[in-house]
Order: sequence, then structure tokens, then C-alpha cells
Amino acid sequence: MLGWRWLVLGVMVLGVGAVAWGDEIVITEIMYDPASEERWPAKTEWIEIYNRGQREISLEGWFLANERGQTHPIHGRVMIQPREAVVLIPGNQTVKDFRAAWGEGYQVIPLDGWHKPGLHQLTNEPSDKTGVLTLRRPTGDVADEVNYDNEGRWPPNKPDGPSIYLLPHAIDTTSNNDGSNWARSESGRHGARHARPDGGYDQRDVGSPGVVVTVEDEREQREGDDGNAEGEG
Ligand SMILES: [Ca+2]
Ligand SMILES: [Ca+2]
Ligand SMILES: [Ca+2]
Repeated sequence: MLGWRWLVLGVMVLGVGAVAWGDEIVITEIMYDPASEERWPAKTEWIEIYNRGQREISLEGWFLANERGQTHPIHGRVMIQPREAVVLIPGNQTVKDFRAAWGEGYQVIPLDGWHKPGLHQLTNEPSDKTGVLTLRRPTGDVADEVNYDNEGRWPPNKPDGPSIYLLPHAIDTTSNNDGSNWARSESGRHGARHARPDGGYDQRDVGSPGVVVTVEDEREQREGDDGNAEGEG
């Protein structure tokens, strides 16, 4: 006889929809080699994460790690809503300076321990053994991992400045393991813009912090454009 537990499990599985439980939060953009001042300590790196699921998720206690160490956990009640992008910055940078360079309209979360003796910083010389960036839950479980690189299928990192970001068709924790699903940010494309030269940032930096464009977004945009065209005609 199948007990009630199986029934509950079955309902839970059906209820999750297209995105598997625990697989919702995706690393979508990495600014590992900015043109901005990057001498120790590098304050101008950042990472964007995105909720592709259908439920809000608490980020309290989550942290970043790489092959050299880890940051301190996010403290306090920080929620990420479905289809929301959140930006993580080094704890020695201020949200005010980040916003002066990159603008408003999304959550920016400073993380202590981005530098020695924690994460050390995001390596500018990634390889198959370095640049192993992970986003982890309070338990230490890996929510997402990206072993970014600057060779092979991965976008190059010369000249310094543009971030790498995940393309619209590939916004999930498996597709972002493949370098061919990433591109270098270009101003005007998929929400990317130049940084304003303020607070130690260099305007050669290009990125789309706080903006993630999915295939669904592109479809809605197209339908909106068609609607406008009909309305005007
Ligand atoms: Ca770096
Ligand atoms: Ca991954
Ligand atoms: Ca982005």
C-alpha cells in the first residue's frame, strides 16, 4: 500500500513545475576582471545571481566560495523573488559607490571575506582548476557552481572591463557550466551598460548588474513590440 507520504511527495513533485526544487538560484554574471581599480583589495568585482523558480527564497546564510576559500555568509533577512536578479559585491565596497557606478533598481548585497583569508578574490587567470566559483547554502551544499575560464569555449578576458554573462537560452545551473553559453557584455545588449566613472569604477567596465534577460523576456518583448506596431498602424 502506498502511504500518505508517497501521495505528499507526488504532489510536491508535480507542484514544482519546470524548475527542480533546489535548482532555482543561478549564477548569471561574473565581473572577475574589471578595468576598474583592482589592486588589493579588489573592490570592483561582483557577481549576479538570479531566481528562475516560482517561489521566493531566503538567501540568509548563503555564501560564495572558490578553490581558495569562502566569504562570510549573508546575514539578515534577504529574500530573492521569482525572476529577480541580485548582485553580490565585496564587503569592503559600499552599496552607495556601487550604485553611483551601476545604478538603482535591484538588491546589492555586500559580502565580507571576499578577500584574504576568505575567498582571496575572483581569479583573473581562470583555468579548469581555478576560478571554481560556487554559491552555497547555509549548510555548505552547492546551489550552483561555475568553473569559469577565459579560453576554449569561454569568452576571452582581454581587454579588461566587460563582465561575462549567461545568454538568455541558458539560464539554468547546468547550462552555465558550458562556456559557449556565456558572452562578454556589450553596451546596449541584454541590459548591459558602461559603469559611470565614480567610486573607483572605470567606465571601460561593461555589465548588466540587476538585469537578466531570459528567452521568455525576449518573447514578451517581441509580442509587446508587435502590439505597439499594430496599435500605431
Ligand atoms: Ca579579479
Ligand atoms: Ca552550474
Ligand atoms: Ca546581468
